[in-house]
Amino acid sequence: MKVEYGKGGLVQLKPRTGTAEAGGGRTMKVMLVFPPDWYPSEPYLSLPTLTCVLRAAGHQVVQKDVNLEMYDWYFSGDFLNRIVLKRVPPMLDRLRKASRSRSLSDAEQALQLSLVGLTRSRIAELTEKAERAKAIVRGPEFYDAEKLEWAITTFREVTETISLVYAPARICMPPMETDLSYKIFISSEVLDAIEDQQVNVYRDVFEHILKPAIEAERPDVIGISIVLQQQLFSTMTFCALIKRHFPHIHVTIGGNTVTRLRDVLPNKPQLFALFDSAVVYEGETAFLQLVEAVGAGRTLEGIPNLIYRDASGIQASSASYAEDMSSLPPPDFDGLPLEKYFTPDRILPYLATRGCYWGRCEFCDHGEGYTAGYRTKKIDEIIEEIRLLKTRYNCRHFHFTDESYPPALFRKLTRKLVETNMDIAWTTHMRFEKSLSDQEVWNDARASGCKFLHYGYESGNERVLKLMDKATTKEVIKRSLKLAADAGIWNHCMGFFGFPGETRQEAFDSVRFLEDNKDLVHSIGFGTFDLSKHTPVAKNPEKFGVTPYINPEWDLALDYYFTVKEGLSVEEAERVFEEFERNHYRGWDLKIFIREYIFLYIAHFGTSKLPALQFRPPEVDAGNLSGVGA
Ligand code: B12
Ligand code: SF4
Repeated sequence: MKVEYGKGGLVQLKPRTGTAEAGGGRTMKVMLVFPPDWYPSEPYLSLPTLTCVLRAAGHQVVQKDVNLEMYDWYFSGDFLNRIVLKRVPPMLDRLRKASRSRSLSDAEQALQLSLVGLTRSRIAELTEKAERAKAIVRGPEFYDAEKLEWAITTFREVTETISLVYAPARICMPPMETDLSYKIFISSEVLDAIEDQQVNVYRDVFEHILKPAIEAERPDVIGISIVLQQQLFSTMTFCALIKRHFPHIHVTIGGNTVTRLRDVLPNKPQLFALFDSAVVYEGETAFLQLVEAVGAGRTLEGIPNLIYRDASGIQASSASYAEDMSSLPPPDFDGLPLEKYFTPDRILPYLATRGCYWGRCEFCDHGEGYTAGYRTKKIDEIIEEIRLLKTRYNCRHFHFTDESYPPALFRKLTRKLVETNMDIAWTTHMRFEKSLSDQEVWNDARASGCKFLHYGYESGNERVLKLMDKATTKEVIKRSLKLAADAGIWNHCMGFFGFPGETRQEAFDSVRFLEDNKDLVHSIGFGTFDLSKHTPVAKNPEKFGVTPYINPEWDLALDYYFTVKEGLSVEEAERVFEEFERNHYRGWDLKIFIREYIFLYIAHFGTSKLPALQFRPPEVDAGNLSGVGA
């Protein structure tokens, strides 16, 4: 196995097999928590991945998708009456008192008016709509696009109403844009947000969802998984409140965001006071050793991938450990309430590889979660595990959450799924690959149930693709899109404007290429380039003519503002993006934009030609961008 020594001294450990006692301690009870905010359409893999290893070693695990339970609760009479309605009178009182000593701002007056309208009967009406919306996304009516659109709009209406009683916080789902009005990239603001009873909805989530569960289960260790940085607000709130109510429980955090903040966390004693340890990089072996050390009352010294607090301060382990994929068991979803996710048909994530086989794109930091390079399970193992998950969880829909599905494995997978008559529908993430340009593999893709491909398109200009080291060409992209589209697969293309050095003209080439091929491109996701802290561009800015501005007060920042020597500035890229948002091929504006929902639609209707999903029929296309940028 290839291991990068640069990310910490290497220790290759032999994975331990056997019972908890073999680890030198007692059997432990562990609660694993997936915190908000994340769209609740399918479980995320971190909890089931850790659970299978802990259970195999004989420990008890309680998996709590608090994010899912929170949304189930938001859209219920219990939350709307017990929390939302109750918060209205004290908020109106506060505004009334304030109005006696000063004149209210326009925003306060608007809030007051909206709160006055939040009566018992309005809450009753909202409760009925919210429950109906949940029933739609979880039942057969999901496949009626008008009804599904109504349900999504209702979720937004309900969260807008919830926002009123947590103002100035804005609670928004979907899209997942909840904003507590504190800055996530400043640790002192995160600490302030924890104590703010007005905006911090996660305090109520703790009180009504997590605290009762901890009281009932009485775990020895609680582990919280932070994938997106935004989940720091809920996580740190939970950590603080767990320590307040259950000081004897060892609390650890792990996940992608924790790995990305590994250089900062040891220097943040106030933040670190909220939990006991943090696992960075891959978590299986480190977490098992941590749980067993806590159980045996041993020191945490020597456990790989660990940052922890002891009597003399915060310590960071110098040892790192990379998992051997072939010795990891399949994910264990037992205990997650799979029927509660916001879909009518169960979707399960499955990961066959770790790291990206290509791993060279200059803007990409996907590999940051790993100390080792690309690894994969063997094809027969993959097929066996998919079969096991299909049977055990009665699940036909799979999301292969690999960073970028390797072409050789894609070929083997599609063939084997056909040969074994697996009868599943699946989606994954891909790079445009010349080596997948033959008809045969796409015949297999169709026959194996591949429905939706999520492509890193990035740019339609070959000079920019080269700058990015994307190693593909427009010809390869076009051919791949055509082969997949002809196989009935939905092509989703992700791209961005403003890669350092890209000119305005080149940015519009990206749009023009997609518009020229609009019959093959079913949906798109665009944005602007972010200078993320761990990307090759940020590590080697001179090579790209980039000057990053690192604000020392923004201590948790994971990306930076920057200027460029050549090409579009940050602001110019924003303007191109805004122009693109205003004026593009209308067939890409979808009523139902949630990717798992599109996947289920294609799997259900058996075709990627689904005009019912389009917001406005393309015939009334107001025009396209090709002319604008030229
Ligand atoms: C697959 C994937 C998705 C899938 C997830 C589907 C699903 N439900 O499983 C989809 C396509 C939906 C998705 C969406 C998004 N994603 Co995404 N995604 C990924 C990807 C490629 C793999 C994630 C994965 O499943 N990994 C496998 C699990 C097992 O690994 P893991 O989470 O790292 O967990 C391990 C360790 O971290 C650790 N660990 C984790 N938790 C814990 C907890 C404890 C207690 C311990 C001890 C250890 C531990 O142990 C685990 C096993 O080793 C990652 C990149 C990457 N390589 O991580 C990006 C990534 C996580 N996504 C990212 C982003 C930004 C998003 C979106 C916001 C993009 C967007 N704008 O739409 C959305 C958010 C979606 C939402 N629902 O709200 C970023 C997050 C960056 C950050 N930290 O802020 C990443 C890192 C990619 C990137 N660099 O941009 N994503
Ligand atoms: S952008 Fe995709 S293909 Fe490129 S290195 Fe990252 S994960 Fe791999």
